[in-house]
Formats: sequence, structure tokens, C-alpha cells
Amino acid sequence: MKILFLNGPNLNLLGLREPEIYGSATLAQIEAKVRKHAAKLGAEVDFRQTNLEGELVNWIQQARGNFDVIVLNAAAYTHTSVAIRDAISAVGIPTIEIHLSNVHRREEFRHKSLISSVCRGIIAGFGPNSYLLALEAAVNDIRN
Ligand code: CA2
Repeated sequence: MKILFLNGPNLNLLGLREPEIYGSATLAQIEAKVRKHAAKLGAEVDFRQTNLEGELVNWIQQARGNFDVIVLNAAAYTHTSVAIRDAISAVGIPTIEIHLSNVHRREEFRHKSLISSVCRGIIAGFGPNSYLLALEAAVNDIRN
């Protein structure tokens, strides 16, 4: 099983700024945990980050035929991007929406996700473990 992890804007700052909200782990440390766990589960992982909305759209489109599942932390684009929603819908690959923080405990503008309704499921609020839980979900729920 091949799983594409995509990370949106500002997630490259993890562990470097605002640790009280997002924790002290860097994205590279989260990636390392994901890779270690994926190896145990026999899953293959690609892990990417970009600050550009269009790049996320391109990566989602290019996943067709190359990945079985997408795990997506679209960061702020979760709440704004019709383009990312349309790409997920068009590509037809099961996509798991994830967040480090529990977006529903935060500002009201984070309560609305434009992508949830085209995703297979949502995991939020478990910090870096949200990534590992998504990996488990991908392997146990989506693998056929
Ligand atoms: O909780 C999450 O994973 C979010 O997707 C993170 C996004 C936020 O806009 C979403 O509402 C929820 C923000 C990612 C920004 O990450 C930073 C990390 C360190 C310092 C500043 C921002």
C-alpha cells in the first residue's frame, strides 16, 4: 500500500514557532515517526510539504495511479480552498483529513472545513499522533 502524506502552509514551522499550540515536534521528526511506523505496517510512504495551494492541487492530481491513499493536513487551506476540495473529489483516491490541533476547540473560522465532505474520514486533535492514527486508518480501513 502506497500512502501520500501532504502538508500545507506553515507546517514547515512546526517545532520552531508556537509550540504551545502545535507542540515541539518538527515536521521532519513527525515524518521520521510516520516512516518508522509505516515500515512496521508494510506501507510505503511519500511525505511532502508546500506553502503553495496550487502545488497541493498538482500533487493530489498526480497521485492518481501512484498512491492508494492520501493523508492531507491542508492547514489553513482546509478552511478556504475550493480548488483542493475539487482536486480530492476529481482524483477519487480515498483521502484522510488530519489536523494536529482540535480545530473545533479553536477559533470559529477553523470549525468549517471545505474538504471534510469529500474525505473518507477526519482525525484531529492528537498532535503528531494524528499522523500515526491516519496511517493506521489507511492500512486497516482502506486496504482491501
Ligand atoms: O491543527 C492543524 O494541523 C491545522 O491544520 C494547522 C494549521 C491551521 O491553520 C489549521 O486550522 C489547523 C496551521 C499550521 C501552521 O503551523 C504552524 C506551526 C508553527 C508555527 C506557526 C504555524
